[in-house]
Amino acid sequence: MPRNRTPLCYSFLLTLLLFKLCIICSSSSSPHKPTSTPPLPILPLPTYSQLKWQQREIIMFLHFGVNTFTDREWGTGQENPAVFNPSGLNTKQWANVAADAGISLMILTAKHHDGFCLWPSKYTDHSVISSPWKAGKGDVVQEFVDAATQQRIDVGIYLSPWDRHEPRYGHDVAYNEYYLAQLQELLNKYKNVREIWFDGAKDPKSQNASYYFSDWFSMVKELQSSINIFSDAGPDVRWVGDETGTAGYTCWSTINRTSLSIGAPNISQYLSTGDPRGTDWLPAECDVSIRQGWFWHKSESPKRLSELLDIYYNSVGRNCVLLLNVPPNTTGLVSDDDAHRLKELRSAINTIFSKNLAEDVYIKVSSQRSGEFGPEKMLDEDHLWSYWAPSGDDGEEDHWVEIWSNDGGLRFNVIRVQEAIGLGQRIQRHEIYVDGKLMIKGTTVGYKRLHRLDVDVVHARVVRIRITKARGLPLISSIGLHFDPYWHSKITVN
Ligand code: FUL
Repeated sequence: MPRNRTPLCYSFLLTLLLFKLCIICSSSSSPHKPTSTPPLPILPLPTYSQLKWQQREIIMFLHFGVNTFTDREWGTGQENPAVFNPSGLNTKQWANVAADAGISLMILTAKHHDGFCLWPSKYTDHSVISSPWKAGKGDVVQEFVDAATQQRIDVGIYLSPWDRHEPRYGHDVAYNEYYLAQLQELLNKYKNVREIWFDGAKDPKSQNASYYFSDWFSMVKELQSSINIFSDAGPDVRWVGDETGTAGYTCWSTINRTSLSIGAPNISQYLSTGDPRGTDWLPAECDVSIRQGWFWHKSESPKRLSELLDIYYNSVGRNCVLLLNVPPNTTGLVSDDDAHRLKELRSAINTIFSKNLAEDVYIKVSSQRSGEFGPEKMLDEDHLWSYWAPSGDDGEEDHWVEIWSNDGGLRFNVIRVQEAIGLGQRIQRHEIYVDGKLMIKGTTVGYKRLHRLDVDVVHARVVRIRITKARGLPLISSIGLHFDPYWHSKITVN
């Protein structure tokens, strides 16, 4: 048997050599010969800070405050500050947990709906000042920032607009002044905040209360211009429309901000899918807790690894960033079982994605723009600015990439496709064929699209990714075939 295969093998190796030579020839240009220019972008485009945010993939949320000690999700605002007394608060442990999970940004609830401040605000005494913790001399936000900085992790802050303690709440000007004062206090005191988190939650009895979002946002940018502002409607990061960690199957980073208002009902669907005709770059963030609640409760336990992986595929794998909440407990530490689960998640992601089976294979493309835009660009480490571009010659509409195995053995169950979003999000529809059989009818791609196949494992010779509809020429920055050993499909193959 092996002898029969020899000539075929030789001819294949020859083709492979020629192909590699072609790549080398086309990409090596003389130092004096200018190379071809990149294609024009398709607007809207992300900002520098939005691109940095997108590449983080997973952000850690920390809900911590009086609720941690009263076993509630929403405090009443009437809590006695004496309840806030973590016996062994150690923000270094939080940062270590994040670092072990490969997380580069942590967001802390500086104030939740109960109004209790984790920093010694000069505008209220409903804060750590009035608590027994460190005899009222402590500052959780400062310790959080210091620990993160030591671990080279960036920080973010959540300052709840809804404040159930503050008597000025509901009195428009007075309350907005109070809120803005606290915002300035935080952003003047703690530098290099990378994300600030606003939700639209309001007291059901004060639905007419106004939040002066425009004033707040302008002030935020004035004080820290590279910050990303999160809210239902951005301006930099939008809510995905649910709290389950699930983005729409179609998910555009573009949307029309004028169609959105913070806290409005009935916008969830629009937030979840975005809008191909959107004039604003406003990518979605998927917030979900590792446990059932946002705050730590003794009776709750972390989600299973398989649930967290589902969440990863449905958020990061659908062009979003996952904001995963890991709440510190009454001691002031991330619980061992949460830390362990988070580490398991990181190690599972590494196991699945560190090996790309599309690497040592033969890649064919429908066409290639002249210059440095060959298929090899889809296999390097740069997932933003190095990409394959089709030629765009007149009438050329069918754009595809084929991944051929050398020896009849591609063994995978996950397909990864990434777009060069620095030049705009373009792909509207794509299809994936495995050995000629249509396996996936996909829609958007964006920064990262992961397709986990409905079978445990596929053995194939060729995988074809066909772009069937795009806003302009598709620009693909990375492709991958991976094997996920944690996935057990409900479908059995004979
Ligand atoms: C919501 C809040 O009501 C929840 O308590 C939690 O903080 C979640 C992340 O945002 O608006």
